Amino acid sequence: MDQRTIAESLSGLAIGEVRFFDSIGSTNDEALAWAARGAQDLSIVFADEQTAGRGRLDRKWFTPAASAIAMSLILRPSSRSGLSRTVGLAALSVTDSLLGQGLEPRIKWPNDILLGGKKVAGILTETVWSGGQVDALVIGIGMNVTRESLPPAKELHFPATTLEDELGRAPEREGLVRDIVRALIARRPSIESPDFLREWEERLAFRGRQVEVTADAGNAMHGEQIGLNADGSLKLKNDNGAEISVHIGDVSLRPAP
Ligand code: BT5
Repeated sequence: MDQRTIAESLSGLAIGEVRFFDSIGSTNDEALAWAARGAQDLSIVFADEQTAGRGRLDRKWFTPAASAIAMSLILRPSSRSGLSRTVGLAALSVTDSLLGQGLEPRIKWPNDILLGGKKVAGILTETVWSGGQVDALVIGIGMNVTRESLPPAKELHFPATTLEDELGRAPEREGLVRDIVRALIARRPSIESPDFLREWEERLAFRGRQVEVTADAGNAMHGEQIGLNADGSLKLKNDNGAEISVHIGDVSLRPAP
């Protein structure tokens, strides 16, 4: 993967500019800085290796060279509506690319993509603000492709996998990138539609199951996962039969023991 093969794989798609790095700290940091300096809509940062890849909060995201997809897309929203569904747009686009490989991906709400119950990809969305307005959104996507991308077990809080493990071969990263970006461009105009929400809901892991959601403040909620609200927040039914909503944020969700 290099600047030329990435540019070739994206040719013909309505994107902004592309920057490719053999090695970088974090593609999201680069994209946030570029967005603040005026990057156009759908500009994308790619890296073959990240040395300081980030998950949510201060968690690390592991991206060794030549093994994974690390990309950050810059979106310039034209209105505020639909913004809260951006993580769903990313999750649907990543799962579209995996369905194209004949796999059965599930979205562990809000930002993890699972294959066979193990995490194969993670999404980190961040916002560039300008005087109280959203100036740009950065969607960071990390996907494990070859076995070398698998982090050491002691680094993991949730089981992880790679496409090579699931398929028995590692698909070309450029083709996967094209599939993800194409899906995102195709889905974006309908982000506010009921169909978008329905498809997002249909791809969720643990539908109808008891789950536990822990917010980083430490408080945990427990209930049956019954679906999504219009703003993309998660609907649970607690033990008393009452509906509760969990807002997208730094939360972690697990099946209840
Ligand atoms: C995420 O965070 O899952 C979001 C990951 C986003 C990574 C992309 S790569 C391109 C862009 N540039 C960046 O710097 N970031 C984005 P979270 O849900 O907080 O999960 C982080 C946790 O996942 C870590 O604490 C590890 O336990 C685990 N982890 C780290 N690397 C992993 C990997 N390659 N595969 C599976 N799990 C991993």
